[in-house]
Amino acid sequence: KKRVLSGIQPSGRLTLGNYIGAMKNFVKLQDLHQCYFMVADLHAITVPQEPETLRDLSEANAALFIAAGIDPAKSNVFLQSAVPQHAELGWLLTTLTTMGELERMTQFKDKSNGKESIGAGLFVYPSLMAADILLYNADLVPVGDDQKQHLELTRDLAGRFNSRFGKYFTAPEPYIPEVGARIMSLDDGTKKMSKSSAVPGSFIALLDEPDVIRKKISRATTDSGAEVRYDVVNKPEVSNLMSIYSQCSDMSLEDIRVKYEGKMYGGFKKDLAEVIVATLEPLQNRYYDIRSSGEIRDILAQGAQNASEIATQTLDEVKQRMGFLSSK
Ligand code: AQP
Repeated sequence: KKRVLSGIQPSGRLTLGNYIGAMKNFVKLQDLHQCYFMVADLHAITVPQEPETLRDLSEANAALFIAAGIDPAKSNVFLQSAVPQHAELGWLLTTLTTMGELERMTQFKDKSNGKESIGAGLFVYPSLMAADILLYNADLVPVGDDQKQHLELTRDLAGRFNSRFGKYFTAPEPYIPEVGARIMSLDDGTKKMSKSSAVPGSFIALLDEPDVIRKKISRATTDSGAEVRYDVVNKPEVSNLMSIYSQCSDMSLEDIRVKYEGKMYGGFKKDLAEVIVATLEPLQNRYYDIRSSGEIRDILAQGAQNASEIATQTLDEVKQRMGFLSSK
């Protein structure tokens, strides 16, 4: 069995991008491997969060993990902040990371672009992410395409630690879907769909009601052509809608092209909205059941306890190798 770790920040309500890019694979991997899925709340505060909103989103997003099919009997679901070793290993790895490496991160460039004041946490975020993964010596990290560069840094840090302090860390592999690795924003085919976006029409939230989904899809940007054809360079918006369609149904991109050959965008969008609604409705029903049962706190407590067992062992070993005097 391999070990799997991934996390999602509670920086907004989870979107279809998070689901297609990451969570669908969480569900798939849990039957084969030992899985750790965390609500990355320490990462979320790298941009300002309202305390009450953060608390609410942390619980809501954990419940959405379960509603999406993550089974707490198979996977460990926990809050990153509940396992303090994440922050501690994060610091240790920050000291092995160079400024140049962090300056090259495109997510940092995107998120800091145009801001007058940029939190230092946003800058060192990738070292903390490396700690999240290496703490469990994870083999596989199911993520969307935007996280590939951070994973590359994690592999470099694992190698750097190993060469300085003796081989200990496994270099993790990204596990990225073939279709839908980067779901784009509905109002701009060149921008990634993001849960923290201030424009609600740019994303589909997993908890959007059916009529909201229908409206957002009908307003989604397309192009002046009339062909439902996958061509990311020339038809980024239509290609994006086709990826969503494919990931929410059992149809390939080619099946979709054939089905809508000679037809207009209107019918394609109408069907797409229904395909999304049908995917999200059962998830939403489960979500409301989970929230009303109150079971999420117990699931998180158990997950944190299981995660702590491995996290403690790793951190002890790392500190010993790095030369810290044991206080035990
Ligand atoms: N648009 C996307 N398409 C495919 N996968 C995506 N992911 C995010 N957006 C898309 C994947 O979902 C996980 C969420 O990671 P995160 O919460 O650490 O942050 P992120 O990558 O920055 O995602 P968001 O939704 O855009 O959050 P904000 O708005 O807070 O920055 C990752 O596996 C990511 O690849």
